[in-house]
Amino acid sequence: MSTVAPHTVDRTEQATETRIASYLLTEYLERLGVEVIFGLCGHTIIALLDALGKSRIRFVSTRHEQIAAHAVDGYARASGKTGVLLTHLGPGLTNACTGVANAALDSIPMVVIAGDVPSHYYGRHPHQEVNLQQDADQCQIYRPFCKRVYRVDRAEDLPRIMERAFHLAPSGRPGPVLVDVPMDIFSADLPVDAFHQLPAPMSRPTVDQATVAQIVEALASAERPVLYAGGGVLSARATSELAALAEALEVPVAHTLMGKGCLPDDHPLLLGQTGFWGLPIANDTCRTADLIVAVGTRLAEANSSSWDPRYTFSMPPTRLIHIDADEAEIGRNYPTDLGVVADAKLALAALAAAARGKRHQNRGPLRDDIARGRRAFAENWDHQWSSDQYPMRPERILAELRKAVPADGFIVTDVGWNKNGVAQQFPITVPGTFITPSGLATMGFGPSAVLGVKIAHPDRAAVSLVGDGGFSTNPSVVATAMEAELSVVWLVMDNAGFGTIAGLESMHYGSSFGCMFERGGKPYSADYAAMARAFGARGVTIESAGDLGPALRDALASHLPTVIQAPMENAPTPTPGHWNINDIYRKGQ
Ligand SMILES: Cc1ncc(C[n+]2csc(CCOP(=O)(O)OP(=O)(O)O)c2C)c(N)n1
Repeated sequence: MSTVAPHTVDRTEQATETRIASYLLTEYLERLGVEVIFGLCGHTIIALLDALGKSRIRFVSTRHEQIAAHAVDGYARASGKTGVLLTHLGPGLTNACTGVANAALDSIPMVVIAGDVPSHYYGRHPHQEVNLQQDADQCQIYRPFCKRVYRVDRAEDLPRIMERAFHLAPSGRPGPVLVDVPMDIFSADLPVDAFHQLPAPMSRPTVDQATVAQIVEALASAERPVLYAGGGVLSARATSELAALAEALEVPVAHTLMGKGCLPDDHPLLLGQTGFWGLPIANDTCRTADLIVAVGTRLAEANSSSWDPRYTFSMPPTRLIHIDADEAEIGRNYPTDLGVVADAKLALAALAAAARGKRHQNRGPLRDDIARGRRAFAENWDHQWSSDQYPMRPERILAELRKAVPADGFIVTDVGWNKNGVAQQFPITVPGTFITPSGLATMGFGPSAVLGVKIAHPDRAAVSLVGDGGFSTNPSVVATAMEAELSVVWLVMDNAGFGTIAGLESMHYGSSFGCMFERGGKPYSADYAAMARAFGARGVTIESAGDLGPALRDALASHLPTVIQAPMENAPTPTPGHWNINDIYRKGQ
C-alpha cells in the first residue's frame, strides 16, 4: 500500500490503491481528448510537467504566458475544441491574464490550470503570491471574465473541479474556466479511480416549433429583412444552415467582425460587415431594415457604430429578433421584439427547414443592389491592388496575401490596419479561416494565436498579418515556432508606429505624439527579418512591392517559420460607420 499523504480521500478505508494526483490528472486530460497544452513553467507546476512529459499530450512551452494564452485561444478557434493553458502562479497568472480575457470576450472555450503556493502557507504571504491586501486569493484576478474561478483547497476536490471545468468551458456560451491548484495538491495521493467522472454529453437548446414558425413568417413577410450573423454562427459551425435560410427566403446577410466568413464573400446575398469599419451597403441596409434577425452576436459597440441610430441600426423602428446562447446578451443594447436562447446551429437549421419552399415578399433587385453597393465601395481602393508604391500600399499587401494563401489557409490578424482592412477588404470564402481578436482587441494576439492555429491544422497555411507594433510586443513567438517546428508566417505591415492610433490622434489633434516609433526625431524601424534569422528562422525584408508575392509563396512552401517585413505607408482604413469617441476628443491650447 502506498504512503498516504494528507490529501487523500479517506485514510481509514481499507487499502485503496493510490497514485500521485499529477499523473492521474494527466491521464484524465488524455481521456478527455486533450492533445496539446500551451504554457510556461514555474516551480508550482513542475509536478504536472513531469507527468505531461510522460504522456501523449504535447506541451508547447512559450517564452511569455500571454503568448501561451493566445496560442490556446487560436488552437480552440481553429480546432473547435476546448484549449488548455498551464501557468505558474503570481507573475505567470498575471501575464496570462490578458490572453485569457481576450478569449473570454470572444467566447472561446479554455481551461486554465494554474499552480499556486502550497496550501499550508495560507495567509503567510509566500514567495510570488499576489497578496498584500487579500490572502490566498490571487485567482480572483480572473473573476470578471472567467465563467468560473475555482481554487482547489483539498486534493480530493481536484477530480470533481476538473470535470466541472471541462463541462462548463464549452457549454452554453463558451469561455475560459480557471482551476487554481496549490502545488502540494499536484503531489498528493489520490485513489487511482478518483478521476472517474467525465463531463456529461450535452444536448444543446433549440427553438420550439411555434417560435420557429413565428420567426420564419416574420422574415418571409418583412419587406426589408436582414439576417445578422455574429461569431456565434461560426463557432457553432452553422454557416451552411445560415446560407440555407438566407437563400430560402432571399434575405440579405450582414455580419459582425467575428461573423466574417458566415457566408463566402462572393455570395450574392452577402452585404458584409457593419459598423465603424464596415461597408456602407451593410450599414445602410441594416439601418433601413424593417426586421433584423440577429444570431450569435452581442450587438457590440464597434459593429453597431456606437449604437447611434444614424449609422448602423435603428431599432426601433426596425424590429429585432435576437437568437443567442447567452440570455444576458438579449435586450442589452436594443429593445428586442423576441429573444430566443438557443444554439445557433440548431436554431438556424430549424428555421431553414421551415423556410424551405415558403412564399416570401418579392425582394426586387436585391442581389443587384448588393453587388452594386459592394463594387462601389471597392472602387475606392481597387486601383491600389496593383500599386507599385514603396513603402507599399496596405491594399497591395492584402491583394498579394489573398493570391498567395489557398482559400482554406488561415489569416490570423492582430489589431490595426491588418484587422480592419481584412475585415473590410479581404475576401474569405472558407468559414473559420479568418481569426481575429474582437471583444478585447488585444494587440499581440495574432502573432501568438497563429501558433495554436497551425497546431490545430498542420497541413493548412497559417499566416499572421500584423502591424510592427503588434509584432514587436512579443517577438519571442519566433523562438516558440522554431522549437515546436511550426512553419507559420508573420507578415509584418511596417509603418514604424502604432499607426491606427497615430491616425486617430493626428485627425483630432494634428500630431501623433507618443504613437510613432522614433529615435533622435527620425522614424525608427527595427529589422524584424534579421531578428527572425537570429532565432534560426527565415527573415525576409520586402524591397519593392513586386517582391511580396514571391516572398509569401516561398514562405508558405518552407518548413521553417518566416517573418516577412513589408514597409508600408501609414494610410488609414476607411470608416463608413461611426465611433463616438470621435465626438469626445477636444483640443485645447
Ligand atoms: C494591448 C493593447 N494595447 C493598446 C491597444 C490600442 N491599440 C489599438 S490599435 C493600436 C496600434 C497597433 O499598431 P500596429 O500593430 O503597428 O498596427 P497599425 O495600427 O500600425 O496597423 C493600438 C496601440 C490595444 N488594442 N491593445
